[in-house]
Amino acid sequence: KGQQPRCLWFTGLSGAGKSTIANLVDKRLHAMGHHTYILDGDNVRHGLNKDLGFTDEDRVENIRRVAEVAKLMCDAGLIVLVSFISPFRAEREMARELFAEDEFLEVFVDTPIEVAEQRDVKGLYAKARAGQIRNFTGIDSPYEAPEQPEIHLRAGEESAEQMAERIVRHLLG
Ligand code: GGZ
Repeated sequence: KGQQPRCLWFTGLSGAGKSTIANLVDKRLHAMGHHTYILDGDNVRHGLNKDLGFTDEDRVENIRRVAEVAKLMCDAGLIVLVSFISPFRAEREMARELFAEDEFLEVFVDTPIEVAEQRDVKGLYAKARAGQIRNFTGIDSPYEAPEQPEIHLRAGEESAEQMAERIVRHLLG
């Protein structure tokens, strides 16, 4: 079964819902017979990028390597779902430029910090507020929102399932 290789690039704050939505999209694509791979902090920051932390410099290098790996996976024919905060516009643009024009889709998971902080699934916002974690995105490290994302998902407007469905439709429809 033929498939168009693609890079779906999810960006947004910690706790925005990037991984949840990426996993739902992945499930749907699988069910349709597509070959996919999710790149996220869980499988990249513990291995390939375990030498990197959360300074601006390290985030730039994190995203640079992730973008190059995503490109390789795309060349191998996969639909790649990339799920990192990727806070800097310049690095997201750098990533985009590795791909053919219709191959790269930026997905902005636009969850306000108040909502992400309220969820605080891992307790990281509380630690960052208490000064126990430095350089935390949205608190003492910047997040530069996308200006023209291909897909803009706003927290509270639809469910994660509906967001995933919209992404799949955009991708294949
Ligand atoms: C932001 C941090 C930090 C700091 C640890 N700032 O919610 P999570 O836990 O699972 O997702 C966050 C993840 C962010 O890693 P990324 O590789 O996506 O970041 S970037 O694209 O900016 O390189 C969070 C956890 O790591 N985490 N410390 N200081 N998030």
